[in-house]
Amino acid sequence: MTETIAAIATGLTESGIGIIRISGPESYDVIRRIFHTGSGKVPDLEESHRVHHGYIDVSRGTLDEVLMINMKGPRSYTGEDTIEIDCHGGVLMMKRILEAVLEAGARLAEPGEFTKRAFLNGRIDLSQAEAVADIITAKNDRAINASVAQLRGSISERIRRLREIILEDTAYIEAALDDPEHIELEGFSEKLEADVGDARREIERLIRSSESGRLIKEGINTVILGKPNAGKSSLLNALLREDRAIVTDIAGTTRDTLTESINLNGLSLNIADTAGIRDTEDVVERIGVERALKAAESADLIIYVVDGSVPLDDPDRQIIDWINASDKKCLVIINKNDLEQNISESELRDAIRQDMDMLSISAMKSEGIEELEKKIEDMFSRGDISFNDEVFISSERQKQSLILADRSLSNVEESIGAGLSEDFYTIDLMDAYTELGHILGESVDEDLVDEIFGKFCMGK
Ligand SMILES: Nc1nc2c(ncn2[C@@H]2O[C@H](COP(=O)(O)OP(=O)(O)OP(=O)(O)O)[C@@H](O)[C@H]2O)c(=O)[nH]1
Ligand SMILES: [Mg+2]
Repeated sequence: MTETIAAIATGLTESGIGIIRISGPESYDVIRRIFHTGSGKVPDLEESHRVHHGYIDVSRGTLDEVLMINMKGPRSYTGEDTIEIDCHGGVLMMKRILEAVLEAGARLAEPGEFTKRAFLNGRIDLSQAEAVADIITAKNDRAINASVAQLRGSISERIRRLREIILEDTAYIEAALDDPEHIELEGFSEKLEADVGDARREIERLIRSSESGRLIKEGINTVILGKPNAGKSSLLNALLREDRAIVTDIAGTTRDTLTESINLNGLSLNIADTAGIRDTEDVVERIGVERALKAAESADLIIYVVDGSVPLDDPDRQIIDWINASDKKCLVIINKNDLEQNISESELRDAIRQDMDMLSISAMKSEGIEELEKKIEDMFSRGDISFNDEVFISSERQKQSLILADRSLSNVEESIGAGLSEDFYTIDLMDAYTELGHILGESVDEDLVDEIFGKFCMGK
């Protein structure tokens, strides 16, 4: 980290202001070479965290009138000496100033390199760095809230507390083994058992939260299933409040899946309209049906649309069989309730899985759509882990570490149960300690660190 790096921190589109960021030991030298105040002076950078007004001057002439902020390390994002230049936000202008900065001695930063330095300099731990990336890509309020909490250390704090307890217990055992005359191990396994039990409950809660974490971060993958002409595309349009999908009275109108996103009170619903399910000779339609079922396999929620104006038939039974055989969350919509009804709710209830929520709507008239949205929200806000909890595990990496830590602690419990001697416990305890440390970024492979930060955007 002896090199000084620079990048455009704002988006490469026309905007009011563009920010070029410089970080590293030579940041101050670089800016002194190209920045002058109105009276042509090199700025006095003695005082940190000050805003200077002036010009970026190079041999070619003056590039722009800018504001420049100097931040002395370690009180900066990266922990290093940092300079930020606020210039006019034209794409060409930002590129020109970056070029001047590079000519003055900095090198172009890699994606995520600023945050990587913040991590390597101990400003933030790895779970917080991951939160930074999540904040930037967040698509809804809940995702942002969860990521900000994580950035503020909500996950880190819990992990640290768990590690402290494990370390204390391990240290006690080690000390007792070293000095059996003065430190008593008698009865300690009960305390250890209680500590390990508490830790496992906390870890398992975090592991379970990862499912909600994923749904919050990526959105709820929802697939609309139903036979041709049931009104699936009409439902998608009603939810989007836009005529997005083609609707006709010809059965088999939709051939390919079409996915759109809607925001449901801070939850993202990625909702796919699909080809109507039926046995068909038409090659294109058949591929559509296969795609529909494939999308359904990986969905978080199925919305089964039934045409209430016609009796249940074979294609309906095919879908009902599929739903009954799966354990997916599912919502049954009896559509076309503006027409005379030929299906009753009780008839459907007899045919389909017990736990099913049902709702009667008219997609064409957009009636019952708000109730449907409320139902979906409720479905995902109740249960063991709700979206109202403040702490979520949102990365697969963190989840894997938690699973391994939990396994090691379960070994400790087994050893205690089997009455094995204390030195057996300490190996597994330390494994759990190390694994939890990986979440914070302790002793993780350089490759993994590069991989995590490589996914960041430029300038972050
Ligand atoms: N009366 C009435 N007609 C509806 C309703 N919803 C859809 N329709 C009509 O039913 C027909 C089929 O609607 P679509 O939304 O295309 O049905 P689909 O399920 O997407 O059909 P495929 O794409 O062929 O599988 C159209 O003529 C719609 O206008 C409704 O709530 N009431
Ligand atoms: Mg359709």
